[in-house]
Amino acid sequence: MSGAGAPKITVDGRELKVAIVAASWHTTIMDALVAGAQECLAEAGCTDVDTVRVPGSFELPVVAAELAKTNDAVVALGVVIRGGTPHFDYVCEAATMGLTTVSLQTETAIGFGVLTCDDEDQARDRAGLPGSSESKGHEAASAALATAARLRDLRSTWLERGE
Ligand code: DLZ
Repeated sequence: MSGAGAPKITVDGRELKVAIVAASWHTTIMDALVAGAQECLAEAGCTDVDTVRVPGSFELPVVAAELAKTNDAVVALGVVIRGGTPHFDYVCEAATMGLTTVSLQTETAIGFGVLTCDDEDQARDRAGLPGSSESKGHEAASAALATAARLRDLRSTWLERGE
């Protein structure tokens, strides 16, 4: 999937409570994703931000579900790098399907910042490191904030209309 065409999103995050849940495999890349997400949230004015680490990307959904109970948005970050066994596919599918399920069941904005790459170079190029062409942590945080703001606006419209 190409990163070209990503929208420029500006959101006022001052009233939004946000959590980042981040896996721990591939430390340098993960730390850059977390830094990118934190930078985006700071730029948007978010002051209420928690960062929680989990062991691997497989563990992201269950902790995201817990965080969704008390946050307007959750930014889920991970890096999965293809190896020689089908394990890659299982971890990627579990993270993707799990986070989708969490978002729909909790009706909470979840930013999807899980890199699923063939090798470490692909991941580094998307991690927001010096020389990277993209910052997927920043992008996932921005999408989560925009979605949370949209949900908040829709819900207040329904309330005003008495629906
Ligand atoms: C086991 C495993 C492997 C092989 N690779 C990765 C990876 O590239 N990225 C990642 O986030 N997690 C990996 N894991 C760990 C699983 O996500 C999970 O933590 C373990 O299977 C234990 O449940």
